[in-house]
Amino acid sequence: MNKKLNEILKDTAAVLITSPHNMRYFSGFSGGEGAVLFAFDKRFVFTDSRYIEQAENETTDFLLTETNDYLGSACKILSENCCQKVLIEDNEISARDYNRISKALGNSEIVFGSEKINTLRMVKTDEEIEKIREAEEIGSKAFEHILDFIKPDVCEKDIALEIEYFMKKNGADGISFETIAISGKRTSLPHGTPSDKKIQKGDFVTMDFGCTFDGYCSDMTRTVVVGKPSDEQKKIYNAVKTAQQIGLDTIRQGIRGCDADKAAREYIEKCGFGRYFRHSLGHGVGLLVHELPNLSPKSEIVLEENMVVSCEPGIYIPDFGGVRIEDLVIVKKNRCENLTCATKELIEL
Ligand SMILES: [Mn+2]
Repeated sequence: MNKKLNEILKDTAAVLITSPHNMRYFSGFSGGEGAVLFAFDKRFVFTDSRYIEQAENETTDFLLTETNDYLGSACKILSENCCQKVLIEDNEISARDYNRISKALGNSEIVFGSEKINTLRMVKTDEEIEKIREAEEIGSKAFEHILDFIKPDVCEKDIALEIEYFMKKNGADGISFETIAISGKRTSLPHGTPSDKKIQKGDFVTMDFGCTFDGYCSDMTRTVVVGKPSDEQKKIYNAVKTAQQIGLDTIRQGIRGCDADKAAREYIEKCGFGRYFRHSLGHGVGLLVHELPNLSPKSEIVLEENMVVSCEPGIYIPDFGGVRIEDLVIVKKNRCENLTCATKELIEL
């Protein structure tokens, strides 16, 4: 991971990392609280007494400092060595901390480096891919499990809880984001929160969930129907299902994020539901559940082999309901490899 930083370090004297995911990625330290500094051909980890033993175990070739003032200690090293230029994670730092850094490093240039740093995590190693694969497999099994659990009178919160319990019982370290389990008209909320609403016959049930395995995230969504679907429900479901397949057929090395989005979006527009698909087609997944590259109308990022992205079109009609179908895939040279095993036929429960 550190090799990737060398390019950046060529034209900047130092990189100061403060986000949990990038500390983990570039140093191995997964405690989440501290700072990691690359400067003057040295590497430093700053963390406090709660995490120092963990940092010792998880890192190699880093100089460890036990301190409650991570930023202050990092800035001290930078200013003592008259650092000219330092890259910081502008997306992750508070205004208060930015002020502290500016004051401490009065004579240095401070560069906003989040995009540059996060870009380095886009292409995954084989090891990272195996962790994501494992996490997504646990998710797919949870989906199969939950099908027996969903029935009239069970409430949304119970479905979410059961999915999470199953994933943790089956090897997950935790959940990668708050589980979405919504039903009936509430499925028109793309990111609705599970409520006490009970499942009724005729409801769509949308479940969007994921877990972490050794730090890496999974993400998948399925929509099922309880009882027989109406013609309108079938129509919406099939439009999303076909659009999702078009997205999958488009994702490969060399296309831009916006190209994949466009391919799926055009189909939904053709079906007359364009204005009800109000988010982007997908996003990168790794240590974070939402990371680069985006598959959005604005994303010019060219996909490369071994990026991991979601493909998740949806149609959401207020006061009626909605459908989303999401798989997680690895970008390959001429295609993508799907990591999500669960069926996409409309399941009637
Ligand atoms: Mn997603």
